[in-house]
Amino acid sequence: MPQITVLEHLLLHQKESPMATGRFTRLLNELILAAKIIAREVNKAGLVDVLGFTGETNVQDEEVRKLDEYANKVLIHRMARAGVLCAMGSEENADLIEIPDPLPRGDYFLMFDPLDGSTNIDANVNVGTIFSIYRLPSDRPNANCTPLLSEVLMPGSQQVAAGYFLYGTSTMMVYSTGKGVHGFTLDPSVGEFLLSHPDIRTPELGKIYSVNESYWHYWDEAAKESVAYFKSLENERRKPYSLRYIGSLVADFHRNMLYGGVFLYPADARDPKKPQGKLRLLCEASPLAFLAEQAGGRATDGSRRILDIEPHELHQRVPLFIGSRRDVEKIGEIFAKHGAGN
Ligand code: P6P
Repeated sequence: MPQITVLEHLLLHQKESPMATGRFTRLLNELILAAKIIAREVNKAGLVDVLGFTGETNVQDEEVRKLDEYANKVLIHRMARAGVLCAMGSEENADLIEIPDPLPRGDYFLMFDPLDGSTNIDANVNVGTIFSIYRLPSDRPNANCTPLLSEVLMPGSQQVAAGYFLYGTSTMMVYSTGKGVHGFTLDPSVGEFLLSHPDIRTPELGKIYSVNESYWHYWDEAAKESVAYFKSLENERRKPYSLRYIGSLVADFHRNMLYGGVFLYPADARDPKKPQGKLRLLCEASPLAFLAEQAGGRATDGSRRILDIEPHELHQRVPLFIGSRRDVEKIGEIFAKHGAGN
């Protein structure tokens, strides 16, 4: 495999693309630096005092872990200095994050989950940073000011790029600018992410299903029938899919994208405050749906394409069915039969 860095790949393969501008590569560069800093702390988490909780709860009403807070601070600090963002949104912050004066602003909007799956970090399980990038019109009114929330609440189809960093046996960056999905692995000896998985394609039919089956009694009938399908003998494979569920969305998504499979997080009746389930549209579902489709897969909420959903709030939650095309389409058929989306 040729030793190609992310930026070389971007410039080589998308030189005619508007994404190969100096401003976008600067955004990507800062994101890569932030990920390297986070990876350094994640990889020595057991040795320094970054495990455990800060004692606070975040906007998601979840206990904040020290590494969550660390990753969030690193991303906000670094990305505010990229000089190309009009604002940011983080899973950890209730409101839009402004670019402080006198730092220069730009037209890109970045939404991220700083450390997804962090409940697993104390057990040394893979965690990840998910990012989603939009670009606002340069000729918008008040282009030098922080945008209104309504200006950044765009459907996932408007993303100009999306991806994730996966901190595990190795540190990987997987991203797309709409021209396929490409994976890079951090070579610590040179400190660069080098191309390791060019043009990732998801098998059309999977062999894995990923879901937290303990919520079975809280699901609607369509969700129950969908999960029952994958572990039955009557599915398209004529044998049960393997159940693999790490509890870290990025890790489950990454494995399923490479091997073929479907991840399910249905709406459930456990928490009246979260009737649409736990996952967030803007910082989890939309970026991963962008990647899934670019790799030949699909992503829906059971009846709607994730990338078509118009967000109405920054931390909107959404059911998520994502992965191999024929598996997600089967879930859509089951939901349609139950009248979902009508
Ligand atoms: P549950 C991690 O907290 C996360 O947001 C995702 O990474 C993961 O897929 C999901 O929650 C796990 O949720 O309800 O199965 O514990």
